[in-house]
Amino acid sequence: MRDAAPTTIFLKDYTPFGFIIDGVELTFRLAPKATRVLSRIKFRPNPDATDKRFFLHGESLTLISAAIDGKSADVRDVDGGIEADVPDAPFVWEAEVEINPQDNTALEGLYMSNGMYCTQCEAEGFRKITYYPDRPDVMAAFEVTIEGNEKVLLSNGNPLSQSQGFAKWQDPWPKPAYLFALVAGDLLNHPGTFTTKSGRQVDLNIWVRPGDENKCAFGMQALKDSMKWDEDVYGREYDLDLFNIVAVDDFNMGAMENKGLNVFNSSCVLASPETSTDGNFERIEAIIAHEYFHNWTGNRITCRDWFQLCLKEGLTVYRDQQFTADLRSAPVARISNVLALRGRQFPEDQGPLSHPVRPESFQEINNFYTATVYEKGAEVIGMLKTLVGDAAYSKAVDLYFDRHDGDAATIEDWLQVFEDSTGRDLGQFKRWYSQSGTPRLTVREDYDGDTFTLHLSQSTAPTPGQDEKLPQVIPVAVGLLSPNGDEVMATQILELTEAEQSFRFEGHATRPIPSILRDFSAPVILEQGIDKTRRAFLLAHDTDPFNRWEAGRMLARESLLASITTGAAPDAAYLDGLGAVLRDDTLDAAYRALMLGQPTQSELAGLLHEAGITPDPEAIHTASEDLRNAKAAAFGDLLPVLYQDNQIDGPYSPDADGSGKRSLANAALSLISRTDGGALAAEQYAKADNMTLQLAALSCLLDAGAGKEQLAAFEQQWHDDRLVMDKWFSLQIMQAKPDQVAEVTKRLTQHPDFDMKNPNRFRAVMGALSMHHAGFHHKNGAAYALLAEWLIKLDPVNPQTTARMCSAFQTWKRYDPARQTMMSAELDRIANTKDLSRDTNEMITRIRS
Ligand code: 0A1
Ligand code: ZN
Repeated sequence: MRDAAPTTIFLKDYTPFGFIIDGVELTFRLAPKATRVLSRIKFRPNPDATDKRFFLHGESLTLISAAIDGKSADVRDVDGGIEADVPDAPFVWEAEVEINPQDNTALEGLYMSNGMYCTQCEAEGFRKITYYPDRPDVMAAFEVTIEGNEKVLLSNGNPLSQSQGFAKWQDPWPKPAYLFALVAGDLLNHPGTFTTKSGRQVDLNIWVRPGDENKCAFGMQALKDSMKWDEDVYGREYDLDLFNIVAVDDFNMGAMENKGLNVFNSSCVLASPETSTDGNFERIEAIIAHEYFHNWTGNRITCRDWFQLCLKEGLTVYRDQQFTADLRSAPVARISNVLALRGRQFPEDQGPLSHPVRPESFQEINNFYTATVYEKGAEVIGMLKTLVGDAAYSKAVDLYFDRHDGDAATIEDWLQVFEDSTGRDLGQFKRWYSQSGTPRLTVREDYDGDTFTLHLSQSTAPTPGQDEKLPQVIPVAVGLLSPNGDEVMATQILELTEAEQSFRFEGHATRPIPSILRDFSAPVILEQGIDKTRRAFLLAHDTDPFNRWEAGRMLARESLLASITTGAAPDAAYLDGLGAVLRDDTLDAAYRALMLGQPTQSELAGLLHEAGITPDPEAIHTASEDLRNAKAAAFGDLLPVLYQDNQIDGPYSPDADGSGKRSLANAALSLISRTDGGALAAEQYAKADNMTLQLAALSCLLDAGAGKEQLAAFEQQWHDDRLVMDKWFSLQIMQAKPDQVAEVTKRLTQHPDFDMKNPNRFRAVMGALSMHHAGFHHKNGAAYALLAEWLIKLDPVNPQTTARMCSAFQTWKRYDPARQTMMSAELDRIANTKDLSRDTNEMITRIRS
């Protein structure tokens, strides 16, 4: 067996597998360094396939024996697996392989984490477990036997029999191999039950290592809420008698939707008020929902091939966003989603890693679990819903479930149900899946005393491999306001389909003020060419909460850009408008906390670059700090009131109301700490009884140049809790002064608890380094070198996490020649590393291009 060479795979080359599987039986004899996997698979020729080659994927497997219909088989090693000659009739394949979970630090396939066995098979990890057609369009029912000394032995589906050291599982639903899972360990369960709308009793469990059992209650409630929501909103019921979730400490991603046995990064499921922040609770709720929703959008209907990844991910992200909006505040959820989109997806789509929501080629599919596939993929679903309307959306999705249940489907299938159920031609809309880049939407206004006209135009800059862009269908939500702030036209959806188009609104005796792209109705860059007065008006009056927030954001952005480029002082009009919003008690606290925020430094760097100005990280940092200080000064009287008014008596609850109040109080605290030297933060730290308050206080203290004592106390208090210690590692880097970031990071890598094999810990440290804009881009280049050094160290251990973190360098071409030279040298150093993984090699090659 040889490893697959780095070849490029193309969507256009798809062909079906030559065989159909009628059943899979697997037996695992667990041993840390020598697990045996026995497989018995019933194959028959696929009449629809032209390629009849019997090829099974396999990687890092030791073949013990192979047989076809009971006779020893002659297998040939080929790139990425094996081939054999097989009869032109149904046959049984049997194989025994040996694998080494203990040494599997890539965390793909079967591996060990803290003494427990677990699996991660998406996208192509099953081939590290046994020889198999490891592709999502090959679906089969699995029966799994596990022999091992662990107390708990789990796999997908329902348990058939269980005794000491033995368990047998059966999953009746045909599934692709990427949804296979096995877990074995001395685990404890937090149980629950859910009765589905048709009366099925489902046993629920969250399995954890002893010591974590008091951190499961919130996740269990989130699971029940998700099950109920999917029934109420999408009519989707759960389809097994059992649903298991397992928390593992070493995991490359957030979580995984394996059928009936979701595996979670412990950071995405374990929660308690003392150890988790409000942000953690909210994220956990969303991820539990996300993985649960995959049961229908991903598992019952899966993807034909990995190019269709957005079919399950875009839709499932969209569904989890709807869930959060329903359970919490819809405007707050929308603003948070847009912040994430602009923070992660826009830079991706505007740099060398830009790719369509449905990519057309890849070398390593793990590199395409991106913000574009996930978040932009979700935006595309949202636009589709906006265009067809809520009722038509529901009808089309019902048809999708009816028509494709049990299928491995494509984006074409998805769009077809919308075409069939609405009669709409979605040919042009499909460009959202094939064209990369962020469209720019430009607006011009006209008024003649009666008719108000909006002239809209769109264009998208060239992206790698796509020089020419065609116009896309852009739903532009627009409302009109009168000069006194009343809404004179409720939100309407304009459909921009041409490069340029005008929309007329008649019968307006006074010139209306438009509110454009309400609720961020499309993932585009809006260029409105409006002045500060107009923005301030919208900040005060817009009836669309998203656009009201956006008006404030734009004022902040313009103020910052002016400070950076001309040295101007922070904009007084912005501070005035913001003050009025902050004083408005009718607005909920979480929304006001978002209003207090300002564009990130890396967002500002991106904007400057777009405007043809080379960003200077130091100047950006200074302007951002100055604006914060200006807020602290301008709101000197208001901030203590906001802080006081948002203190909560009584027990902690992570709900929208409580977390909103804490976020506003903490936002106020962070500004107050700029003028009181951290006195109030020290008080909050001393009495904090939950992590949200404790961590925010510590953060403010460090920001104020204080907090040494508390930092040590925090470590003392939490040294046994890996997830809390991740926060301790990150925070010190996040709050370091730009010229100290590399040094602090380096010191933390020497801490005895820094363990690069644990992705959470590696990300806590190196992720914080790369996200500290002014520190990462400090002119001495130390942070670039440090990150590269650690990526080179991690690559042979865990290629997937290494490759993902290379994206820290994706914006290298934005900066001045000196920084470009330094980053380019680090990229070269990584590229020239001997035996670099396919994952990292592909990322570095794309980033350098
Ligand atoms: N499908 C999971 C995410 C996931 C993807 C890949 C993984 O390993 C390479 C692990 C998890 C989700 O969307 O939640
Ligand atoms: Zn997903």
